[in-house]
Amino acid sequence: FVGNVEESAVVNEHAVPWFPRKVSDLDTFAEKVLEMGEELSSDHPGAKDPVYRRRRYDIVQKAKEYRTGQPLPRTDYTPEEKETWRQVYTRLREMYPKYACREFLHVFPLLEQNCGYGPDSIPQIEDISRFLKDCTGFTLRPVMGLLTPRDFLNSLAFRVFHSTQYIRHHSDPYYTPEPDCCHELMGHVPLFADPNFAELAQEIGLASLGASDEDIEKLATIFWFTAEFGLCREGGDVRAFGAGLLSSFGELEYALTEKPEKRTFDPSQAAVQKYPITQYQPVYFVADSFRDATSKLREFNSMMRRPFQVRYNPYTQSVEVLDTK
Ligand code: HBI
Ligand code: FE
Repeated sequence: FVGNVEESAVVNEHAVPWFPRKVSDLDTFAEKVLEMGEELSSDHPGAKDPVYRRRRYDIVQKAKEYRTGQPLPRTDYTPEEKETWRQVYTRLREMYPKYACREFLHVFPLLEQNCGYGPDSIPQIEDISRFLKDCTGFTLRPVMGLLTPRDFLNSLAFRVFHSTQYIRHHSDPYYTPEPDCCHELMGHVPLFADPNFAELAQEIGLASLGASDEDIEKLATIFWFTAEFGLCREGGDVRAFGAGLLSSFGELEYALTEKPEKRTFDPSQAAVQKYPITQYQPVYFVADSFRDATSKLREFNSMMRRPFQVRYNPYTQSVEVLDTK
């Protein structure tokens, strides 16, 4: 039966971390950013540029004020920002046919036709969110900066992806120390339009609801080796599906050479694999398909200790908690 959460919470009050139950609960994440929200760290390429900082401030204020149900904020990008986008877009776009997975290549032209993707303009998250909703039910939300891994993963349970709207500093178009709109819109967005990838992402999200800190770390690492740096097999070929790869032309090329080690995706191994965050990955995991990765992940998740099960109800956009005691 659908257990009364508040009752079982009495027993597990200290054991089960809070988690969002309905999509509007995600509003509580608006101001909880880890870093780079309103402030930039000193080694950020834009840290000493007051014009850039002011611009960032204006963009993230709209993310801070956004609440569930409102139209997503639109940004009028400046010529300088569009030029940065153009450089990144052009360089990545020409690499995709050779390196990106089949599903990504299927969706990308649809984003160009329907959502304003192209070298000359930065697409708006409102337009993208509407398109994704039609494809898989995924929607976007604006975010000020990095969320905690728990909050970020929890939102995937609702098929919600948090997207930054600002762009990297123009002094270095091919480098960013944090997610920016190039990473989100070119790297992540296309696959949220794919039903099988959407299911994989939501599966990670559902497993993260109320999970222990140790399990969150494992799930964040699985996210890293799939949604960020995942490779997949296509016939005799290996292709990229991770957003960290599809938004970095240098690592995209490197990942598909013989240099790094490639292992078959296994969630129990991926969950505990160490990884560098500021260099190219020495190890990648190769999935047979999104469906295969999802079924392996379900099996892995069933072994995690959590005193309840969850089920997403798409009619009410809420999470039902199933007591297993
Ligand atoms: N926050 N805004 C934002 N965007 C991300 O891509 C993101 C995040 N927080 C954590 C995170 N990604 C992942 O790397 C994992 O820790 C889940
Ligand atoms: Fe990312």
